[in-house]
Amino acid sequence: MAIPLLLTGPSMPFVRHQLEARFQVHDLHGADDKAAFLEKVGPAIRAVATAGSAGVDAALMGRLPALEIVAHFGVGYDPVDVNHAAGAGVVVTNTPDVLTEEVADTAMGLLLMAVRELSAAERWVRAGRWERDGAYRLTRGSLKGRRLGIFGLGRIGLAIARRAEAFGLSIAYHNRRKVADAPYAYHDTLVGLAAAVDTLMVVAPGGAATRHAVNAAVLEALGPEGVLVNIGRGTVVDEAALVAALEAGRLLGAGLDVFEAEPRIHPGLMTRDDVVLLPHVGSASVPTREAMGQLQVDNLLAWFDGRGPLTPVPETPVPARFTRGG
Ligand code: NAP
Ligand code: 8YV
Repeated sequence: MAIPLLLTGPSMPFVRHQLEARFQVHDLHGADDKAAFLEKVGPAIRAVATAGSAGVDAALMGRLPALEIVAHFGVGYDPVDVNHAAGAGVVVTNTPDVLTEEVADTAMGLLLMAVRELSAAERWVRAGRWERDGAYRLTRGSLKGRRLGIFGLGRIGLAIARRAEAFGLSIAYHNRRKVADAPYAYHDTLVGLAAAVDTLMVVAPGGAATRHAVNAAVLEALGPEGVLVNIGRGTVVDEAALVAALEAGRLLGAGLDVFEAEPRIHPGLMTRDDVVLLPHVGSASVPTREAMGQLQVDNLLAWFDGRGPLTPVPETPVPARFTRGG
């Protein structure tokens, strides 16, 4: 008997095929009347697989009394209410590690684009202005000699730090806890980190704890030669404060892959040449997205094969029989 599974959005075809081989897949996103749909299929659902930007909140979990596991597509699991899942005995998995290097590469690209205004320079060429008006202006910013501060020295933050070392940047960071063995300067406050550097790379998770952590005071501390790169989550940066700082010349520029209300972009960012805007493409290559999808499927298969979750998030309980010595 196939296990009833709820899919929250359109997934990659190869993920869907694997799910259909083992599960009875119910498409939440395809239902016109979601309440009626959940009324009908909700009681039997034992697994949720997320896809797209849709998450799993407490209200949805409340409609799924037989739920055992939420397999999230993505390493950042802020769209899933993990505290509610923990209270309900539901395991949540995510897709760490398989995207780390891809996202770190994107972060370095975004940093270079922002410091050297590469998007604006390309627009100059495409608009025919090189031929008509001459060379693009010299950029005030240079990567040379920059002091990089990493907000979130975890898996991706460390991969960015390794790359930044090769670029000759000095590196410091802020986390809640100091990372053992990391050879970089630790700052126990974000504003302290911002004051010590001129380039701030945000790679911290979203959620209530980090909401608007990069605020006016942090941007002020970063200073007028400061460049902000956000590859973590849009909610971490107070976008209104960012626009105000850019407009007042209190910041040199920014490179953003993630936004507070994506795909809607703050209008104050849209027209600025000192800002690079990417549509949340940090992990968006075919090989990396396939590796993420496979890990999502493998978590579900492992769970229902009785092998336990492969990559559970720390907040949700893993039954003792799956833990060391359990
Ligand atoms: P990770 O290994 O868990 O690293 C997260 C780091 O952030 C940890 O070092 C953690 O250290 C720090 N942190 C967490 N909460 C904090 C807080 N409240 N204050 C200060 N530091 C905090 O995760 P990862 O695999 O590197 O991924 C990081 C994030 O990148 C994801 O959560 C996701 O939002 C984002 N991401 C974006 C893309 C994209 O396409 N743009 C792709 C993948 C991931 P402490 O626990 O010591 O504080
Ligand atoms: C994905 C991400 O774009 O893994 C994450 O946290 O932000 C990205 O890799 C996203 O999860 C897919 O919707």
